Amino acid sequence: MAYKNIIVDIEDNVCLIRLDRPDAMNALNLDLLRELGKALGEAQQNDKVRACVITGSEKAFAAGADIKMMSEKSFVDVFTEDLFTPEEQAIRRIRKPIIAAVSGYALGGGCELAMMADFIIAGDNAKFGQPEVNLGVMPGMGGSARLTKLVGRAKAMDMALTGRMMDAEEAERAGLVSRVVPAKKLVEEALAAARKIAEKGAISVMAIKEAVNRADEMPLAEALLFERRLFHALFATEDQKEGMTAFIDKREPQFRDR
Ligand code: CO8
Repeated sequence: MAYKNIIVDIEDNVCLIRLDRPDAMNALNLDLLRELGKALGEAQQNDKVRACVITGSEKAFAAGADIKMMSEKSFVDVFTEDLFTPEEQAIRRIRKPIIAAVSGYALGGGCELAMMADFIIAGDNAKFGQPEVNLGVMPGMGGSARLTKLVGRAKAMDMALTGRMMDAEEAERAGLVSRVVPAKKLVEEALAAARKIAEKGAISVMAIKEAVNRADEMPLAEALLFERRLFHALFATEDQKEGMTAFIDKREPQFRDR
């Protein structure tokens, strides 16, 4: 399907989605977010896709929700529309792994979109921020909730209250991003990480994604039990037999997603 605000490429079992609103620093409007949800939904259904990468341009991953689109809205508008909720849910529903590859600005909704991914790889030019306070509002898609889980209360407060930006090095130190790579190699590195995931068995990959995401939302004892039960359940798969036998036989495993 042809999209207007994103570019989708599928190669080597990886779906690469590039946000593409160059005139607006990839600001997130409803059309873009709906296209993104649709493309990810199709990736979820496509057996050839085993991992996804979301990226932007070198200058901007996304500079936030579209301020021009939001500026005239009232409380009644955003509340009754439930602004961005279905779009966020469409992204969070995807069970295949999603990597955000962030170059340049990831601000407001842009930082929040990156945090919806399973992990973030940053170019060394990346800048993260929650500047909504400068607009008389506050983060609304995870920039207080998810950010606090990822970087802790002190940094989340600092970022959301002052609106300052965090560079890639600080973001890695704080635990917001998993690794920092040269900006020129960002997409290449993110695709390499996605291809590495794509080589694994899809069942264990999905189980890991589910366990880590649930761990964020559950008390520790429940999260440990959920993890243990999923671990036990994987012993019902052929991939477990194959993975362990291949190790003992000193050969590469051939996972079949069964
Ligand atoms: N929305 C709309 N347009 C934008 C946005 C945006 N968020 N960001 C940039 N643009 C546009 C500019 O208006 C400009 O367009 P034009 O040429 O037509 O004037 C173009 O992109 C280029 O931008 P700049 O000229 O400003 O480029 P600079 O290099 O000087 O600056 C910055 C780049 C620093 C990224 C700057 O553009 C900026 O500060 N942008 C706004 C960042 C921001 O405040 N983001 C938060 C937005 S609010 C939000 O994300 C809320 C999310 C939660 C929603 C939850 C709902 C339930």
